[in-house]
Amino acid sequence: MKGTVIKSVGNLYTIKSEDKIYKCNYRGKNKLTNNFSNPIVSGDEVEFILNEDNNGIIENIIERKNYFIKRSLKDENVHIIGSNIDQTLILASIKNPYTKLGFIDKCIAASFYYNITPILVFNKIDILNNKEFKKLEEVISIYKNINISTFYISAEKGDNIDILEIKLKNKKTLLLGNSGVGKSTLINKISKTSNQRTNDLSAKTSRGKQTTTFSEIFDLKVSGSITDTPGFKDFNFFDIDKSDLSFLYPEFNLRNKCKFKNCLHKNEPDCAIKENIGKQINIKRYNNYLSILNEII
Ligand SMILES: Nc1nc2c(ncn2[C@@H]2O[C@H](COP(=O)(O)OP(=O)(O)O)[C@@H](O)[C@H]2O)c(=O)[nH]1
Ligand SMILES: [Mg+2]
Ligand SMILES: [Zn+2]
Repeated sequence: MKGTVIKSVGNLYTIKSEDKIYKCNYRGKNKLTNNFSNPIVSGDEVEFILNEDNNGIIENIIERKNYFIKRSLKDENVHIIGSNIDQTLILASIKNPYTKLGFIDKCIAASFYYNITPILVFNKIDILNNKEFKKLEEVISIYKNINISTFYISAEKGDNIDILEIKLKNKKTLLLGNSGVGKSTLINKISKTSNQRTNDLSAKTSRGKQTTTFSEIFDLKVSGSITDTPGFKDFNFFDIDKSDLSFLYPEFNLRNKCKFKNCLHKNEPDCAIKENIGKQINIKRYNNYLSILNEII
């Protein structure tokens, strides 16, 4: 039988096949992902055989169309957080918590790296005062200028959820965002079935010291699906070269005007990117580019 992995906890995988749910194990080695901490991830298309008790064994993982990998900052562990994705939804907020633009830029660059279109959505607009709302609009304009689909919602109050649903309809979306930005609240609002526990504090306490995190796929009311990624924090790029990074910045398309072909747009003379800071290149985006560049080994 064929199905889609919608959840994985340890070696227990929940698989959806023609609207039925099966619990499966996996015993084999996975040639696709030998180096990763998790061999099978939500989004994987698998072939499995059913036992008499209606549980199953996964026999084969069908080659992934794409996937999103993060490397932990702490222990260098490499973890796939989703596969076979059409787009990422980067959920951010200006307040409670403030999402660093560096984190947003990294999510955008990583999405492009894995050939996935990012959408950027700011949540919790209901708690912003006028000044904070102005700031939000400034931030949004940075991303609109580089043609990233960007808007704002209130997951709690339901503001602009209809606009978001149009973007999500019939697509497989991977939800990215720091803890506390409202991922679970949003999923509760837009998914068919979810009744997720919101507020990560209580979730953490009940799990004790275990930090196991897993991605889980939810069907949307509008059709399509969304993958929640609990515990998604700051991360490192896994497998990128320094010289590739600027290609993940759409506005850095001036790079062929740099004096040096292999310009990293850092200290080199006659760099078209540096010369265009404040014009086509936003200074904050540029500084975040430098930070990411320095993190790449
Ligand atoms: N005021 C306001 N609070 C929100 C909104 N969305 C989520 N929250 C609150 O933010 C906290 C964290 O939300 P949660 O969904 O658990 O975030 P997650 O960690 O990203 O899954 C909870 O107390 C939610 O009630 C919103 O749009 N407005
Ligand atoms: Mg959550
Ligand atoms: Zn340059």
